[in-house]
Amino acid sequence: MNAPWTVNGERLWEALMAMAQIGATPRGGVCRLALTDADREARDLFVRWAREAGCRVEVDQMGNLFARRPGKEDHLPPVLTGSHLDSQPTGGKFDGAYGVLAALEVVRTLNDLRCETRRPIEVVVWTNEEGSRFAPAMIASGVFAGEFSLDYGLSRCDRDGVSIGQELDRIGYAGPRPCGGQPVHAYFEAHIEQGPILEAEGKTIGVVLGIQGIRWVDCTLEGTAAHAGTTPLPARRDALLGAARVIQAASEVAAAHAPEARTTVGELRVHPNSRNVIPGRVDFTLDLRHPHAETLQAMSEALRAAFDRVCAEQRLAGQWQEIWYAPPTAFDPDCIAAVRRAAERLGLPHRDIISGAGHDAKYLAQVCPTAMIFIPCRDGLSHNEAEAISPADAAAGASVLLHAVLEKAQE
Ligand code: HGY
Ligand code: MN
Ligand code: MN
Repeated sequence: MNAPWTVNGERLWEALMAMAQIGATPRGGVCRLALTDADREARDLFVRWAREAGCRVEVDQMGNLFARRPGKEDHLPPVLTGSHLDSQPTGGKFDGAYGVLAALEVVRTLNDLRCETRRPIEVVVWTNEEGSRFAPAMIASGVFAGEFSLDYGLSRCDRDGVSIGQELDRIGYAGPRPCGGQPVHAYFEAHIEQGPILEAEGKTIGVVLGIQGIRWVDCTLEGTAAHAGTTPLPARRDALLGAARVIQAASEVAAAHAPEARTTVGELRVHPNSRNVIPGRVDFTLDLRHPHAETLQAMSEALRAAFDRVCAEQRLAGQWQEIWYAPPTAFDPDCIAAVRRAAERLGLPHRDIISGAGHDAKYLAQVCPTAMIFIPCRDGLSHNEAEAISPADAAAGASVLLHAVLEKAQE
């Protein structure tokens, strides 16, 4: 029997290293916040490569990119595959970029093999997956799936009050194509695991069954800014002390629902942030996650109760605003099976896994059969400049993507 098709691993690695030069940080990572000049530069490079690979590129109203490789029956709903190019402020080279460039490598390989698929294939770059500059995360795939309105998506603002719509205009990626509403036959996303499981078990491929639930909350605590030296303890209304107690409570809520529960306070801003002023106001973010919706709800309620208790005890005014809820997502059994068949055909050690991280595939799963492919990342580290993968795993994951996409594109 002929050896199964595989991608050109060297070409894929070259593309990953070239893309990693855009927004490169001194410590080996990337900073490509959504819709910044670095994101535009990355998009421009992708568009050039996609056109060189014979694709027609379209841009939709949320700036999502679609690089289309025609099929024999080009009127049929396409198979989509891709990920994101925006990163965290101190992100790694591979979060998102791997899925985009593995998908491009699939197209390049099909070109090399002169393989014409029945259905068209579209490589997709989703705008603002990270949700770091503009919250919530996965906003553009969410608009594509009808989870959010276009107006809501375009009106999301960063901390400086600049909107997604303004930035899309500024970088020249406010496209004419309607965002969503087009039929999709299937969607596959290749991504690094961003956790320790595959590496610890010596598995090359994660067959992703779904994504855990996520809740994001914006919190504000208001007390009284006052003199650090003259204000007696009973008179202090210290917003930062209150935030510290809420942060401790968040850690205890996660421990109470171990081992799956996750709670994170990633952003914290102190006002007036002066060493000899009792903080009068603190703004901070809560990120809560769990694979089961009811447990995630219980975690949120427990933490809200702690928040209210701290406000009462510390005589603080509190604002608790839930800004995003993404329920746990189950992927399509047939697409999952296609990924598993591809891994077995390629003789790659694999295991089923639930994604701890959110991905655009979460929203694609609401509009078409969807699944994901994971590869290991070193020490399970991600959202860190030291994020690393091996060229061999990168190629293996892209070859699994090739076979899964091909299976669906021939249906
Ligand atoms: O937050 C997440 O899980 C993803 O990396 N945006
Ligand atoms: Mn990602
Ligand atoms: Mn990420």
